[in-house]
Amino acid sequence: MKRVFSGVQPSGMIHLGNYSAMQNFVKLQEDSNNDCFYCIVDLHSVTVPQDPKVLYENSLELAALYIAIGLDPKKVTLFLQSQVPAHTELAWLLQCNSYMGELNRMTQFKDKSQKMTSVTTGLYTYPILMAADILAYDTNYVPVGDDQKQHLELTRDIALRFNNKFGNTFTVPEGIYPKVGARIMSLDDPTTKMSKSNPNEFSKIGLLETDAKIKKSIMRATTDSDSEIRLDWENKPGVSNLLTLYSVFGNISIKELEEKYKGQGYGNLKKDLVQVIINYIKPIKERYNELRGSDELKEILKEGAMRANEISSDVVKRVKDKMGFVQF
Ligand code: AQP
Repeated sequence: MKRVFSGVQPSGMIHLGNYSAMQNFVKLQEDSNNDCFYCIVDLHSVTVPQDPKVLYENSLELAALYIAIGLDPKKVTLFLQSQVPAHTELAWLLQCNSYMGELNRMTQFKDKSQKMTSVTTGLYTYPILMAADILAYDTNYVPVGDDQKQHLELTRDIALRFNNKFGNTFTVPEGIYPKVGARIMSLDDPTTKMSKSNPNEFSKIGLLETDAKIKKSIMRATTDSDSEIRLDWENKPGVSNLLTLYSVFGNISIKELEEKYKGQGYGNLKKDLVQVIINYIKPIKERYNELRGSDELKEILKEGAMRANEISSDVVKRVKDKMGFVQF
C-alpha cells in the first residue's frame, strides 16, 4: 500500500484554487493501492488570528466539503488535525532537528508576515508542523498545489537529515501536483495566487458561491487591452488564468480553447466560463447542503481521528526511540 496525506486549512471558504489541488485527493482514493489520509489542518489555521466561532463552523464546513467533492469516508481517513496529538508532538521533535536558516528561506512566511503588524512564532514554524503532518503517516505521496512545493522540499530535507543522523526512520515523501491548475491566480491581480485571505471578495470564487457572485467575479476579472485569447503567463496572465480555470473545470485542453475562441473577444470566453463553473459546482453545493447539518459528519471525523491516532502514535514512538527518550 502507498500512503497518501494532504491537508487544507479551515481558514475560509475553499476556493477554485484549493479545489484544483483537491481534485487529486479524489483521484488518488480511486486506486485501491492507496491508503489516503485527508486532514482539516485547524492547528495551521490558528497561526493567524481566528474567531473561535468562525473556526468551529469553518472546520465542519470543510469536513462536509471534503465529502461533497467526492471523498468517500469508507475509502479514506478524514480527520481534524487537533484531534491527533502526534502532529504537535512530532512537530516539536522536528523543530529540534531543523534550523532557523531553513525557515528564514520560506517564501510563504515572508509574504504573509510582511502584511502583518505582529507575527506569531507559530506562523514562523508552520512548515515544521506541516512536515510533522506528512511524516507522521509514513507518507509516500502528498497531493498539493504548486505553492506548497517549497514546504514539501523542506519536509524531504528534514526527513533525509533525520534518517542520516539517527538511522532509517522516516519515509521520504513525493509531491503530486495538478498538471493544469497547479497555481490558480487571483481574479483581480493575476500575478498573485488565488487566496482565501485576500480581502477583495471578487479575487476568488468559493465552492459554495452563488451564481450571481460567480458571474460578477468572472465578468470583472482582470484581463488586458488586446483581445487575443492565448496562453501566455508572462504577457497575458489574466487571460491565461481564465483559460486555465476553463480547462480545469470544463475538462477541455487549453489548445482546444485557443482554437474555439480564436478571433473572439474576452466577452464570450468569460460568459461561457461563468456557465462552466456554475455547472461544475452545482452538484457539490447540493451534496454539501445535505451533509452540513448531519450528525454523521462528527462520527466520520471521530472515527477518522481514531485511525489517524493509531498510525501516527506508532511513528512518534519510533522517532522518540531513535532520539533516546525513555518510553514505557
Ligand atoms: N491558488 C491556488 N492554486 C492552486 N492550489 C492552491 N492551493 C492554495 N491556493 C492555491 C492549494 O490548496 C490546498 C489547501 O490550501 P491551504 O488552505 O492549506 O493553504 P493556503 O495556501 O494557505 O490557502 P490559501 O487559500 O492561500 O489561504 P491563505 O489565504 O490563508 O494563505 C494546498 O494543497 C494548496 O497548495
